[in-house]
Amino acid sequence: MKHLFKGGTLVTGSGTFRADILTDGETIAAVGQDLPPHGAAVTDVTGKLLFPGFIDAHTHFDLDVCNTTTADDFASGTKSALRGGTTTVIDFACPNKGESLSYGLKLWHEKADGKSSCDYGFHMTIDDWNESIEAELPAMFDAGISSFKMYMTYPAMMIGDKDMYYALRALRQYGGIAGVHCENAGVIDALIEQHKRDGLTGPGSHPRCRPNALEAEAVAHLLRIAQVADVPVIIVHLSTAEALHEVRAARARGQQVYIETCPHYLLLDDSVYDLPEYSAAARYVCAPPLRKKADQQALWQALADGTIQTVSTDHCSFTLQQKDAGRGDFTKIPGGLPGVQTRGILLYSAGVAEGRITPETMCRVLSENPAKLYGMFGRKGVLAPGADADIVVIDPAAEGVITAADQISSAGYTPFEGIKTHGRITQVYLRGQLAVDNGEVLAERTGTYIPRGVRQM
Ligand code: DUC
Ligand code: ZN
Repeated sequence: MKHLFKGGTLVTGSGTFRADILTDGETIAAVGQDLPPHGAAVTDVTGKLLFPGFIDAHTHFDLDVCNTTTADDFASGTKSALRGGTTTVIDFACPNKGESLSYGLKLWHEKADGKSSCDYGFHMTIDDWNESIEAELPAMFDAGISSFKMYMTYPAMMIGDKDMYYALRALRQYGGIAGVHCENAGVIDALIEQHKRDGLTGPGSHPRCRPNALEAEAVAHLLRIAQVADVPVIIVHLSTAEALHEVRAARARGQQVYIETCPHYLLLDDSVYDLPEYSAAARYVCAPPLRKKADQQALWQALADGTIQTVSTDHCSFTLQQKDAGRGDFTKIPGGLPGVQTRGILLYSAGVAEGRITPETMCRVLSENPAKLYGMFGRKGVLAPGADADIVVIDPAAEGVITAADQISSAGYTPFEGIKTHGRITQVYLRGQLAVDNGEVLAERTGTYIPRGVRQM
């Protein structure tokens, strides 16, 4: 089945121009001016912007944390993603300490296969390091896992300097890359002890125990380890101006560093933690925490000038009932925010429509760069012949409002409630199939696993 998209404005990482797209089955057959229909079904997309399907390289679906499980599994999470224009997610397979990587991979396939509505891949979490884990690396690359995650905080997952160094060196051999959660665990623990001793047990203590300096310290610490290991690294969910400064310093001395940030760090600030009602504040608990308006400005500027490569969501959803676990002890609030559905429209609205970034930058940080960084560019991240026909259609003239009622996520709330948006995602095509039409998801559970190669940027 051939399909011709006529008269649209294509957005790429390097330019925006009028062109038609011809798709044939699951892939793009041609992109050009005035393409003849040759028997294809024709859709007039005049006045619309067409982006390559968005890639969310940071989701946590069906994850056990804090004695509970995320509200979204792969069924609700990927349906929500698709609805918001995300045609591929990369979720974090997360074996427990002591379990093998192959067990973690098998478990994540069991969670995702047959349930996912958008395409998906996995990063592999390394929370332990020994000879048998090292011996599993070739099998991971063979299975299409080329990116890994390490934590500098969270006792269940954190990995010390020595193991981090060994793991980074081993990944280097295969051209693999690690994304690292950077926060200084020891000082956070001390601040938590002090706050509890002083009886400061509400959500307002959460950001005060995880100040900007402790993200910047961990970023600097990681980057010096990466310098010695002589490897590129990714700073995931970077949230502060101070951490940007550390990355710029490392780049100035010649290191290759990639940065991811998230919509909640761009659009929300830490004043919400002081809301008087517990659940109004607790719903925003995530790590790193929301920051100051000055950090938001620094992040937007860093997106605009190319300092930041990707915007993903860190979607890790809990219901307000689950967030209740931390009444009387803020450290028991399960950390994480839902956001997989709202990323594209928020970046378009607050970014492009309000003039903070160009459409090309939006395309780079949502589609092109994650595809390149995570080894699937060509198939994903681009509107060009041979690529999967993953297409997001945006009506720039429409307006909308973000509401919980409109979310597919099982979280039951959105941290972006009430934000008015310029533009609307009207259609989403997944491998040539109309998967979302005016807010209605038409194709469920047709997502497929995307094995990935090594990075292409
Ligand atoms: N941060 C969160 O808030 N939740 C999940 C994992 C993470 O790093
Ligand atoms: Zn995360």
